[in-house]
Order: sequence, then structure tokens, then C-alpha cells
Amino acid sequence: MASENETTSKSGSTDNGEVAVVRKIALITGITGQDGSYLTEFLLEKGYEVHGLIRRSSNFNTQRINHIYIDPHNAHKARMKLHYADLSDASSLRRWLDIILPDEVYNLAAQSHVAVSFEIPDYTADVVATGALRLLEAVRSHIDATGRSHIRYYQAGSSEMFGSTPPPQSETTPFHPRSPYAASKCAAHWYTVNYREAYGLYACNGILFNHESPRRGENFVTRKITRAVGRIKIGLQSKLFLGNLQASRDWGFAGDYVEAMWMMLQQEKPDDYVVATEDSHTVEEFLEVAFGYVGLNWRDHVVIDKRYFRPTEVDNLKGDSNKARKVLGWKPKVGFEQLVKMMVDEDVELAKREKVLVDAGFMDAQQQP
Ligand code: NDP
Ligand code: GDR
Repeated sequence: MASENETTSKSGSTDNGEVAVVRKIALITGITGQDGSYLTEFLLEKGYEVHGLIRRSSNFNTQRINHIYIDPHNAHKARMKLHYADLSDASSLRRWLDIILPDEVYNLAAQSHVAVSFEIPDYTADVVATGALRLLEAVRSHIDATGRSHIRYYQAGSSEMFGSTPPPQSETTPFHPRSPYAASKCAAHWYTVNYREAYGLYACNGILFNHESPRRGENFVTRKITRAVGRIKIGLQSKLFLGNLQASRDWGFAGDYVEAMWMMLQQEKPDDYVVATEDSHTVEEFLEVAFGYVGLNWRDHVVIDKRYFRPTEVDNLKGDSNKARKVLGWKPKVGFEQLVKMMVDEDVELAKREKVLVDAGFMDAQQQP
């Protein structure tokens, strides 16, 4: 039986008179990423069946969702299912849509690192921009073939699209992207708007400002800092090499932001929404709070390395999320200091576990698991 808070699309009766619950089905690209893992937890809690598209890797890439994975051989218990596909492979997208028959599609997959997008611009555009187009087109042709016009699509847009346009940035603020990643996200944004207008697709752009968590990739600045704080505190590292400390970001908690994604797809009409805390801090302020929390002074450890400066920087992001707050009823629950402390706490514990392995000779202090 479904629990009370489970979201179901329809229900019927079985032969023996029990109510058979038909769950809503979500398809998530980028399920192995930070947001994919939180969104999966959120949707499972709501009673959804969740299907994730994962790409082939020579190493396991499912660390962030291992804790919710149930072996598909326990078919009656497993409500999260994983399938191989890639945003660069249009046929795989269409095939899984036809097999899974989702009610909601969340496109979270991306080459999501801004600095790396300057190194691999062609690949970034292929996955972030054309990948979104491939998925939209797969959804459109799937609807054409099956008549399943109730299907809803979420596109993971980014505050990076605003680039050099000064804050506060809202849905009406012009885009001025400052990287191949940001330009590609702008293309994906407009593809999504176009599919909504041209084909009547229920498609939403979430324009999300930076959101972080203990699951954040380790080469994004917040996690890079909190990992270093943990390792310095435990004695595994002494220096932290960073780039521009003066950039300001509107940092929220990823767990709060995935709820906004879902809320967008529950409205009567599709639309685009900015999601932000409306509170902005510099990288230096992040350092102050993170190091200060464990009694360290960041100035004793941070070394500026020009390698981490970008050819074009985004200096100042601070969102105006009035529309999301009014229409969706969304608001963030975790504030800046709480977020930093949550990340530091987790990374101090992680460093302690690493230290055990280092002391036992199973790991080099330089090597990170
Ligand atoms: P991550 O980098 O943590 O996750 C990206 C996901 O995309 C991973 O699951 C990755 O797989 C997958 N992926 C990458 N390339 C491909 C591909 N070619 N085909 C299929 N899957 C692929 O990002 P986040 O979770 O932080 O962000 C989610 C989305 O939201 C991204 O689109 C990002 O650009 C966007 N965004 C993020 C913000 C943030 O602050 N976090 C803010 C605004 C937008 P693998 O695990 O194998 O690498
Ligand atoms: P961002 O996040 O570019 O905002 O994109 P990131 O954490 O990479 O950079 C934030 C700011 O910190 C400065 N910085 C450094 N950044 C990194 N990664 N490493 C460093 O050593 C370093 N030193 C200083 C950067 O110059 C920048 O100003 C993130 C990603 O999640 C995108 O996918 C998403 O779209 C946006 O957030 C919103």
C-alpha cells in the first residue's frame, strides 16, 4: 500500500479488491550528480518511481546514490532504477522514454564546471546545449508517437546565464554569458522556451543560483574549501590553492533547491523561475566562516594560484526569487552560515576516516578517495 504522502497518478482495483497504486514516474538525467541524488531522495519520499540515466564510466560513478540503491532483483522493493544513456546519444534518450513512459522528465545532466568549459568548449556545448535539444526533441517525438501529452519537462538553467549583468537578477534580467558553459545553458534555456511555444510542451526553466551541499563535487570552490578545512584540521594537508577570492555568489543548499524543481512541474501552466536565497557572499567570506568555525585562520593556509583564474569571470550574482516565492510558495530553509557549517562538519568527519586509512598505510595523505 502507498503511504499517505505518496503522489500517485491514478489508482484502480485488483482482482482481489485491493487498491492498486500506480505511481508517478520520473526520469532524471544527471541522477549521479549532486542535484540528481537529492531530487531522487525527494521524489522517492513523495512516492514516485524514479528512473535515472547514467553514463558509462570506467569507474563506478554512483557514489551519491548508492545509499538508496536496491538491487533490481528485489524488483518489488526497488523504486529507483538506473539505465545507460548519454545526452550525446539521441537514440538512447528516445528509447528510454518509450520504455519508461515517464510523467516528469528532469534534465539535470551537464558538463557543469565553468572553468573546465573553457578547456573543453565543444564537448560542453554538445552536452549542455545540444544535449538539452536532443532530450526535448525526444520528448516531442515520444508524445507524437504515443499521445502522452501530459508529460512535463524541467530544464536545469543557471544563474551563470546572467554573467556580467549586475544584480539583483530576476526572470526579466538580460543574459550576458561569460563562459562556453553559460552560453550553452542560454541555448538550452531558449530551446526549452521554443519547445513550449512551438509544440505546447509543458516545459519549465529553473534558473537556479549556486547551491551546495556535502555532496558537491570537490572541484567547486565551496567543497574545495570545506574539504581542505577538514584535512588541514586533521593534519592531512597544510595549503589550499585558490583563484579569485572576490567573486560573490548567492549560495543556497541543494536539498532546498530540488524541491523548487518539483514545484515548477506541479503548476497549472509551465513557466520559468529564478531560485535563489537573495543573500550573496564573496569567496573570501566563505573562507572566513569555514576556517573560523574550526578555529583556523584561512590566511595561514590559502595560496593564490593564477591557474584558477578564468578568462572571463562572473563577479557578482545575487538573485531576486520573488516570483518563485509568490507563485510556487518556495523559500530556502538553510542559510549561508548553516550551509558552510554543515559542509565543514561532514568534511571533518570524512578527513578523520581518511586519517585512519593513512595511518594504517592504506592511503597516501596526498591521495584522496
Ligand atoms: P554535477 O556536476 O554534480 O552532476 C552532473 C551530472 O550530469 C552527473 O550525473 C554527470 O554524470 C551527468 N552527465 C555529465 N555529462 C553527461 C552526459 N554526456 N550524458 C549524461 N549525463 C551526463 O551537477 P549538479 O548536480 O551540481 O547540477 C545539476 C544541473 O544543474 C547541471 O545541469 C548544472 O549545470 C545545473 N546547475 C547547477 C547549479 C549548482 O549550483 N549546483 C546551479 C545552476 C545550474 P557523472 O556522475 O557520470 O559525471
Ligand atoms: P561557479 O562555481 O563557477 O559559480 O559555477 P565554482 O564553485 O566553480 O566557482 C565559484 C567562484 O569561485 C571562484 N574560485 C574558484 N572556483 C573553483 N572552482 N576553484 C577554485 O580554486 C577557485 N578559486 C576561486 C571562481 O572563479 C568563481 O568566481 C557553479 C556550477 O555549479 C555551475 O554548474 C552552476 O551553473 C553555477 O554554479 C550556478
